Amino acid sequence: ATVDIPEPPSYPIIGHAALIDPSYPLGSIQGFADKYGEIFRMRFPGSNNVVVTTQALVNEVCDEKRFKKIVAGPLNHIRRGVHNGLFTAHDGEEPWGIAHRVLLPAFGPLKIRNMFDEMHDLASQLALKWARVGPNTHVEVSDDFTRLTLDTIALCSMGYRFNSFYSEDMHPFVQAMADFLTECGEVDRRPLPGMFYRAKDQKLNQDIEIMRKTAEEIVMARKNGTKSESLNDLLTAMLDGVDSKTGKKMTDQSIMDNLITFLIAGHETTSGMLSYSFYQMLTHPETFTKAQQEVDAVCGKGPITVDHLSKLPYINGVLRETLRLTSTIGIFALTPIEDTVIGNQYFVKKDQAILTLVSKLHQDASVYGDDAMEFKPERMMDENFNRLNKEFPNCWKPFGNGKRSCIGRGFAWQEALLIMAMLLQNFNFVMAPGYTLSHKQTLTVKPNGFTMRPILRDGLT
Ligand code: MNH
Repeated sequence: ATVDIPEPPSYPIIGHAALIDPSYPLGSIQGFADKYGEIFRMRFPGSNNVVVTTQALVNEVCDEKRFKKIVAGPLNHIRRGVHNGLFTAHDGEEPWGIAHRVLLPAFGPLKIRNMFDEMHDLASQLALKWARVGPNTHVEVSDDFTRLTLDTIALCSMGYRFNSFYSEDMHPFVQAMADFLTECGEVDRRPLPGMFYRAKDQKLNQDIEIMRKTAEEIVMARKNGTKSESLNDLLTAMLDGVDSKTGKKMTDQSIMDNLITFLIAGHETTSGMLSYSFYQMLTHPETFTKAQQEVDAVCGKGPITVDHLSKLPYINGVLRETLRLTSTIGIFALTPIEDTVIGNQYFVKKDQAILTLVSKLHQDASVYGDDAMEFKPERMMDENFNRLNKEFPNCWKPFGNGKRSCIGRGFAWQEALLIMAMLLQNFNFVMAPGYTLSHKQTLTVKPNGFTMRPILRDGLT
């Protein structure tokens, strides 16, 4: 026999929308989880969801034989801008398969290694800026990491320099993208009929225009013979690549969709991970010291090289543990391929959106123990990490699931290790006194208003 899936009390039409804090929806959803437990329903005017929160249930829905990705919620609205790009394609759409097979090798370890010099160039710009502004300046951590990760993905994906560290204002593309993503996050919770949102929709379309125009200019310039500064960029792979399965090439439309997708998927996620890592290390000074000692022992005072990055097991643990406690994408969505029962008792219909609440999964005490809420990088170092994942499959899912998991994981990891190493090698940091953590959400989550003062240790290396 099956039992009803619990549901917070709701209003007609708007469902649970009034219970959601628009500046941090994830926090409100976590609040439901605290109250309703392993599974509950959550309804908005534009969507109807089942939310699962434990390792046992997440593990069950990660079975790709029974469940597949569903493009629901914000992702569905992001489709207006990037159609069936990798991130927003529905299961089974042909351009996803072509792009996936063409791009998988381009995101492979060897190719990512070849992007090290570009990553190093931009990381140095951040280190230089922080050295220049000096120890009396409170740097806006997330803003500067966002400049860096955006410039990095743009340079590595299409040989384009946004030069975010050399301008006060963000590039128009960047503002358009940020506004677009924020609005996409809100559409489902709009309480009134669509006609009341003409101005917002118009702005959304303008922002899409700006992004697509930038992408189009870059693709066209390249097709007309402009050489890329970065020979190994992803645009080259997309223009030249032939899909081994169909023999087809990616269309110009698909190339633009994916260029914009990389910028969307590839900067805030990494920037948030770095920001939270520094927040965690500064609030747990013993972890900062260990991380810095590791860098000093491995890299010394010379330039950081790509070979150093595989010798930083503790910092690896810091990044994984940070993503455990503060995943920058808090939810991914799946759906049953056929009507099914999960947890031996909850009936779920085919096509019903199931949201895996990664942030709660990562606090499951049956996996992580009584100290699940504490920041302990050691538990995420290779040996422990591998044991945990073996005993509790799918207990750590910041990069999503299966064939639809993050294609940029290796890219993000190399970039983050390099930035961590370079900053720890050159600086100590002091957090603003009295800062208490709060979160800011667009498509992804970041610490809100987190600042620190960079103090150069010696000269800049
Ligand atoms: Mn990324 C998919 C998290 C960095 C490009 N990424 C996903 C998903 C998660 C995710 C979760 C699955 C979403 C879903 O199931 O709906 N990504 C991250 C995190 C980081 C990250 C936490 C950094 C930390 N991602 C990056 C970077 C890039 C990138 C960097 C680009 C260079 N991610 C993607 C793409 C997809 C994706 C593209 C879609 C893959 C697919 O479905 O084929």
